[in-house]
Amino acid sequence: MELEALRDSMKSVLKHPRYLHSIGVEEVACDLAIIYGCDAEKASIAGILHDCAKNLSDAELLQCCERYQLKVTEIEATCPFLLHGKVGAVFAEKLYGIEDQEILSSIIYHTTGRPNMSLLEKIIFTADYIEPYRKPLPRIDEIRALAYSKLDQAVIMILENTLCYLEQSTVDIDTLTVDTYEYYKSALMT
Ligand code: DGI
Ligand code: FE
Ligand code: FE
Repeated sequence: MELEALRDSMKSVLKHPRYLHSIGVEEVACDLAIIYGCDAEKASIAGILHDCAKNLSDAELLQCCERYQLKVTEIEATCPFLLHGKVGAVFAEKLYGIEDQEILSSIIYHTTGRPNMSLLEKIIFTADYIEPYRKPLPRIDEIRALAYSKLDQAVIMILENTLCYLEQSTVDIDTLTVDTYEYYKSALMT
């Protein structure tokens, strides 16, 4: 599907604020792709689609995993919203005709990140956090500035914020989020 058609689809499946967020991620991801020399169209497609399964309930996400035989980790079973990336990638492929594995994988990992992300994965992970429609987050100005000059450092600060926020809440933390943070933190030191 063309970008315009993907936007129309997202407009019809997502609630309005989530649609605006997706448009914001699309735009920021496109800018970051141009800055860092990544394919701008792939970034735009991944950006507009990254939350395409966000309208599903926990029960529906779990049902989709069963239907498509996706592995559900222990933490995902207790926190099913974490599955919207995995399920979103399946929707991107089956409903929106996306075959590019790089795009699909950037949708899968957009919430937790993963160690040694591809450039496109880092771009979507970061754009998801800094897009302009998101409500104000701690140190967001600094993170935005870094995103456009030192992408890996922006990734680290986003993970720091997320882990700090999760530690203050009662929810479980996915080991992938922690592993990603440790990977980029130690990569910075060497
Ligand atoms: O879907 P979005 O709201 O645009 O953004 P997202 O997919 O990055 O999800 C953001 C939420 O994910 C945020 O509230 C923090 C949460 N999150 C990130 N890593 C983890 C996590 N939640 C849990 N329980 N565990 C994690 O490791
Ligand atoms: Fe998301
Ligand atoms: Fe998002």
